[in-house]
Amino acid sequence: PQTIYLKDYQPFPFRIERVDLTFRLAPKTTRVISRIAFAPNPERAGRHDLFLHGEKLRLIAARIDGADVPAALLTVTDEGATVAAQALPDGPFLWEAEVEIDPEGNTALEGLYMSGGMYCTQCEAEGFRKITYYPDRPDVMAPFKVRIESDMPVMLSNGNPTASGPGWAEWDDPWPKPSYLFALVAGNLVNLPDSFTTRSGRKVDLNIWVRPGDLDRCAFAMDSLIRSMTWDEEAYGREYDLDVFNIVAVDDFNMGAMENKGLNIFNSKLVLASPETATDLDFERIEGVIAHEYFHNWTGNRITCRDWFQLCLKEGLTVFRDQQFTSAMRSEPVKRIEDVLSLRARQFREDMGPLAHPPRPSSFVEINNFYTATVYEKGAEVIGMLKRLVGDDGYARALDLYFDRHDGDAATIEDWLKVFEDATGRDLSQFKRWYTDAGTPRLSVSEDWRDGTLTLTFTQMTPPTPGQDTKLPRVIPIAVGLLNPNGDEILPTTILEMTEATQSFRFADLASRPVASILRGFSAPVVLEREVPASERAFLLAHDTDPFNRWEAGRALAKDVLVRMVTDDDAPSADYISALGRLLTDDSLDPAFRALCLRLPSEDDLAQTLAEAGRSPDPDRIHTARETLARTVAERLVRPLALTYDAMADRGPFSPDATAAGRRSLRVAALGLLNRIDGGARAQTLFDAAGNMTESAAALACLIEAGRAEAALPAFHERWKGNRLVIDKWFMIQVVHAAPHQAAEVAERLAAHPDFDWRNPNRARSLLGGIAANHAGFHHASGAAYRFYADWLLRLDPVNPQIAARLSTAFETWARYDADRRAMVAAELQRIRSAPGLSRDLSEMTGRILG
Ligand code: BAL
Ligand code: ZN
Repeated sequence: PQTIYLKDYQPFPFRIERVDLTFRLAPKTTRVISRIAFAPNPERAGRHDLFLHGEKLRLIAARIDGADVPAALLTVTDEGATVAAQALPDGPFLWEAEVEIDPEGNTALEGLYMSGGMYCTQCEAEGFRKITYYPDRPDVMAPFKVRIESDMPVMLSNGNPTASGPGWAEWDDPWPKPSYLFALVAGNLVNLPDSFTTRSGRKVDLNIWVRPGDLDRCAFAMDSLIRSMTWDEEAYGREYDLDVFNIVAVDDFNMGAMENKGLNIFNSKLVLASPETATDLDFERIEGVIAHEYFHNWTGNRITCRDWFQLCLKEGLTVFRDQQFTSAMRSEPVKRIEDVLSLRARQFREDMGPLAHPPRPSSFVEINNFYTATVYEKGAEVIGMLKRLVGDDGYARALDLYFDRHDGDAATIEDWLKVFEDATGRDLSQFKRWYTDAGTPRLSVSEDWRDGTLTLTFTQMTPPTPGQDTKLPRVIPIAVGLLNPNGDEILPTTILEMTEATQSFRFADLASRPVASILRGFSAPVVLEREVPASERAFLLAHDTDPFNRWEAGRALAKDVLVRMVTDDDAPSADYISALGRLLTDDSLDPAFRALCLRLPSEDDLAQTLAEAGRSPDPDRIHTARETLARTVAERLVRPLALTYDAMADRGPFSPDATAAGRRSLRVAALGLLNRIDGGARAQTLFDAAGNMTESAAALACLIEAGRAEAALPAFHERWKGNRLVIDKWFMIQVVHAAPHQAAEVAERLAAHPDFDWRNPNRARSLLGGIAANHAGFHHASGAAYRFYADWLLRLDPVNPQIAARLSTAFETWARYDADRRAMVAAELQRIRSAPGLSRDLSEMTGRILG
């Protein structure tokens, strides 16, 4: 397959003035008639052939200005159609094409496809070329008119509805957009309607469209949408710009959701929620993703990306904005901790392995493989750092300038940085390395104390990553605070701006040696390497005024303890457990924060830490150590845990808000520990009585871990067999919580279950994502899980290559482990690579993973 390079970018030789599309929908034979008004692009002088992307299309007719394109001047390949320059007039011309496509046969779920009897689309990144011939690239923007003809009762597309009648509907989207934002939905759908009036007085009709029967689970999503629209006006001054905003929930969807202009399409798991069926985490994700897709209307749609290398321009910024929104709706410190947990688990893992790439990559084979934690989450971290460096006012000025200067543009990272330079007068040339360099910097610190002066000396080093052997120093904003020995803050949070490989910062005129709290709020996505005595970590856990670093101190303590248990057979540390006990019973602390403190570092996190220390992680020993620590915590803290478990029970009716969710999260965290010593007794009681999915799912997981889920598992299935989203949980919980030596067997058994509809991405991810998340099960010495997983990647690939490729990242950490495991994974990856007809997606991924 061909590699595409950023350096080869050239504007498209033609502009598009307008697009008219007619769809005659039929499951196997949909006709798409396109009329596209092209004009020469002055940025590309001379005469050019017209190349239009097109894949899996049956071309029926192609005309230029009403005349058939002569066969000799039209070349059609698997990738598209080329009209020779001599068939084109000098000036503007009209291209018309009629093609036939097969939505029902489209199992890859890219382009126009069918899900549960409805027609829907997914065009980002390159799905539109499976709908009709088109310059399917984000820098070609045009207004679209769409006519849909079908017998479906509901027919939707982008923009505003203009006319409809029996069997047809017409839509007009006046905002020029790239083809990846095109959407069409037609089906037997019902809607939850509402409305929103923008602050300049535009009344917007809002609708959430779902299958009949799902309507009672849409209210939270609608409420989230209205709060998102309000927040974007207040925080960024951004108003909505059409008369309607539609959201459709679809069961078969490769992504979480998609920001198509005026017609967002969502994976149903990110729309549908009720207390009985959705966990608090589901509610929080729905709120965040509804916001994310809505925020794309400005950061992504009104200002889009010039090319796919700039993907983090829209994704990093939109993730950053949705993180700000969630912080405003919920708790800022809790959200920051959750985001850092996710960043470390997904992005650091990626950045430290064979798939490491910069937030703005410079080449790719398959762009779908770059919808990564690095592009999204590190992309957001980079914006957080920019904001820290230029301050809140500088950030606000830069964003206003960005919206003013680039509205209607397909922009680049250079454009983005330039608005910050122009708005704040800063030179960001060194800062740009965050976009162009891969790898997580390691930041080490040494302290010197003399004559009332504390000197902190930092050294940064970024290990080599694929294709980038040497790295230059980056700008790192390091947030620091100082505490005196009685816990009072003597230096409030201050940003140190590190630009050199090694750099010292002095704090003078101090009465006594302070304790430094470094990298507060996780002010930069780096690994802080610092030998800190347990007593100092315990001090920060008790006293740090920065909530993030308070949590971080506890996490670092737990990690130190666990690493010593793994490497030196140490006993669990009594000091750590006492510190945890004090925190648990401190009612002044937010329950959600306490819940996060009770959560032990994951086994994958410990494996990464050991690998970084040059040790080959033993998954069984890690699992045993973590289980032993959890059991010991439960034994020593049984009383406060039991009191907390009882005290955090819901009082009154269910609320999905952050306060109630925080209490439930502390309750189930306590349950998870107590379950280690009560033989599942509490879990059984809770399972029998739970009125919400957070507690029900947590209780089921505990029963599995306690080995007494024989009755609960079928009961859960029986109760929820009509609800695909809950049955996804049923699959996932069983593999995630299976004992390591049984995990592959459980997965095999579930894969044979009649409900294992593996063509549905959510179902496939439940089982395969579930086993990959069971660290000791996935890496079991037998290799059974590796084999199982590779078998399924091979089966999925011809049906849905995007999902197969995404799931293949489970193998990205293979180089960490011992020679036997490495050999087994390498053999599985080679087996996949040698499969005939392997997709470009999975071929690129397995090639990169093998290195
Ligand atoms: N643009 C793809 C889905 C999302 O990031 O919103
Ligand atoms: Zn996005």
